[in-house]
Amino acid sequence: MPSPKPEPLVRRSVCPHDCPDTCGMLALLDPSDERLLGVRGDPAHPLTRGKLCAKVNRYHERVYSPDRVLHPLRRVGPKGAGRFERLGWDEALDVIAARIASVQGEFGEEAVLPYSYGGTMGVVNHASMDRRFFYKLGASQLERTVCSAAAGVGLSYTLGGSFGADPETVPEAKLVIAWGINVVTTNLHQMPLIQAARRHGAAFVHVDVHRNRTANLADHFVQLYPGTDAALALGLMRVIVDDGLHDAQYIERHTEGFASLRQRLSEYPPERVAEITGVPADTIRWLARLYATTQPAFIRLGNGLQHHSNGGMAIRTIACLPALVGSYGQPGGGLVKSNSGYFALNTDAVERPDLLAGRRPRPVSMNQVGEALLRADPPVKLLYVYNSNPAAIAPAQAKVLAGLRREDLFTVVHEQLLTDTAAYADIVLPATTSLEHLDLYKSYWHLYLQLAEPVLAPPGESKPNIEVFSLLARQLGFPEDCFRDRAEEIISQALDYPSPYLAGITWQRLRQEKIVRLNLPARPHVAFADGVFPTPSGKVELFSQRMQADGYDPLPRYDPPAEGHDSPDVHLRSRFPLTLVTPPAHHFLNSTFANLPEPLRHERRPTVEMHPRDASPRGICEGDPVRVWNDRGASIVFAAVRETVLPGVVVGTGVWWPRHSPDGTNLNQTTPDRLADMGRGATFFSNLVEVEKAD
Ligand SMILES: Nc1nc2c(c(=O)[nH]1)N[C@H]1C(S)=C(S)[C@@H](COP(=O)(O)OP(=O)(O)OC[C@H]3O[C@@H](n4cnc5c(=O)[nH]c(N)nc54)[C@H](O)[C@@H]3O)O[C@H]1N2
Ligand SMILES: Nc1nc2c(c(=O)[nH]1)N[C@H]1C(S)=C(S)[C@@H](COP(=O)(O)OP(=O)(O)OC[C@H]3O[C@@H](n4cnc5c(=O)[nH]c(N)nc54)[C@H](O)[C@@H]3O)O[C@H]1N2
Ligand SMILES: [Mo]
Repeated sequence: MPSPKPEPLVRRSVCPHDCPDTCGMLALLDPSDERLLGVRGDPAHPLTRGKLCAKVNRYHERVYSPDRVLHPLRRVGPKGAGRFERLGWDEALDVIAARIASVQGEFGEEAVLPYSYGGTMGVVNHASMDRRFFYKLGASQLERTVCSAAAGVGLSYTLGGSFGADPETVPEAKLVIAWGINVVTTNLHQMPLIQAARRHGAAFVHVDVHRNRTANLADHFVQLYPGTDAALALGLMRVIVDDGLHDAQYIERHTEGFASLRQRLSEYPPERVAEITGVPADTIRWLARLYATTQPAFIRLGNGLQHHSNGGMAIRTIACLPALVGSYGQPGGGLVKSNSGYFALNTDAVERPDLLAGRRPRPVSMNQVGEALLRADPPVKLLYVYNSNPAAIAPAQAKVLAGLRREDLFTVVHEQLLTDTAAYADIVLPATTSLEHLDLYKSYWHLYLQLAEPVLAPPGESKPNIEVFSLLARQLGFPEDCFRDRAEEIISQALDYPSPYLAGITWQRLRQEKIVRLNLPARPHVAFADGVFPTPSGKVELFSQRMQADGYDPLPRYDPPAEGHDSPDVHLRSRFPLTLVTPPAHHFLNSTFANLPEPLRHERRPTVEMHPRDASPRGICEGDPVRVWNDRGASIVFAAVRETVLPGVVVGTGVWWPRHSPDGTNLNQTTPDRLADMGRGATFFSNLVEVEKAD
């Protein structure tokens, strides 16, 4: 008789990925060798409640992936070929430090460019020692604006910061609107809260360009053309005010500039808005009346709609809507885009910008990294990539890859996996995963801080980001003590800040409790319950003097996206008549997980969904290989002909690893590196293309 399997060891951890949910996670280890058997959701987490997503559920396959980098590597083949030989850590650090010093001597510090984003959201390994290191060096300053920069600025003009509804209030909503967010895929744990509201009779409306998993669950799906959300919001406001459904008392007390907004609304009658957005005028009237008369109504605002050239203004405009009906400050009302403002950690202590000592190195937008690699002056001679996969995720991919191929560029990639970016590296360094290092996690959705201590031994010779930058600082002779700080010290520094939300939260408490709610007066927390907003006027700024001072229209408005169905460039539209939107895939997280067999099996192959009315004149049938192209680049994917998209719109989900695609590219070949109206944000979805049958 086989002996019964011994019970696995259970250790607490946190999902480190760039996703609003920031789940509590349990690691199950084999008691004999402490290998990871699998992961489960941590039932102790009040919001994620023991459930993980389809991607993270099989985390052991990622930790033990054959693509895992286990040792430092040096390139031996051409750039991009991915041929490497092993070398020791000491030698790798020597080579990198020597190269930094020689580049610094010959071209100046700004010839060094760090490139990082959301590989891990842990405070320590996301941004601490790395920032100290590059500040001290005086390297070019990367603008980390690929995700939600435009939204951040737009929200801040209107509400004063990234503050919104506590998700724990959502069950009290009588109406839920998911706007430009694919909740089922990108904020899974929001769904049970929405379902709780629905059990009490709330209707669920989804506003999107794509009939996705969330649309399929919604009571009403409102489909619009990409980049036209500001017009829709203005149309809704117009109907609300015309019908006298606005909350005059709330507006009087808690908003700034209603009279001017009202004038502006005269430009947005439902018929005109219908033309712009593709949403029928009757639907606009219906939704406006439903929203105004069904309070509290909760708006979950997503990232998708701000990845446009007009994205900041779109977010700013939608954020005015709840104010018109007095929805802010009600449990179950208001809106959330991001709650990151509540996590006011001591970033100066963690990142130490004082190490710049008065220098102001040039900024480089991560959205234009290809341009920087090809044309910056002084040139970029050393690129140091960690927490990111620019060969896959960055826009204008043809330029990015041409830059990475430059023979005179020295590229270091610190990675968990041998990504497409790593294949271009001169030196690859092995990185630990969150299960193998200590870190502290905020969320940009729920209001809990979480601590994750290492639960696995680092495989091979992998090291966390903090340690590698510490070692490089030693190698370069940086004298400051802060380069010797350990992760627990950095966590204590982060918590040492006079924010009321952090009161009583200490390293000791986090170690003991692991999941700690921010210090808010009540649970759930009702945002703006006192009617005070952190704007200059203390009110919701329908009219914003700050915007005026910064050169913007101070009122909400709609400008057509630079590339879209009604963009002003008629010539471009005639050459490239289709708008391509490339939102996240259900089984990938940006490009993470997109190398693993199970996610790849589910996602099958890179596709574009296109309407039969666009497919048939092009002779394209379901399953055909198609070339998606514009002047920036081209990528071959497979056609999925269906009515999930409006005519004139094509959707390709996921950031595929270029090497898994038929022609070694992905759809970021076509995406623009134009910057958004606010925050120098990314504009992935303001993208005109043509699609043709490929062989
Ligand atoms: N499974 C999974 N989860 C993820 C991610 C992932 O890759 N996979 N990525 C994580 C990250 S980094 C982020 S930033 C978030 C992003 O997650 P979300 O906030 O959901 O944003 P997106 O998925 O970019 O876009 C959401 C929806 O907006 C739609 N959309 C595009 N353009 C427009 C528009 O102009 N108007 C409107 N109304 N809708 C539009 C898209 O079709 C998509 O269905 O998700 C995080 N969670
Ligand atoms: N076409 C298109 N492109 C997009 C988007 C889109 O919707 N459409 N979304 C954009 C958005 S919103 C975002 S946020 C970006 C995301 O872009 P990235 O932040 O680059 O996200 P990932 O593709 O997940 O790559 C993260 C990498 O970091 C590595 N990593 C994880 N943890 C660590 C660590 O502790 N140390 C080190 N050294 N490495 C680590 C992972 O293995 C992974 O390869 O992509 C953007 N690109
Ligand atoms: Mo993102």
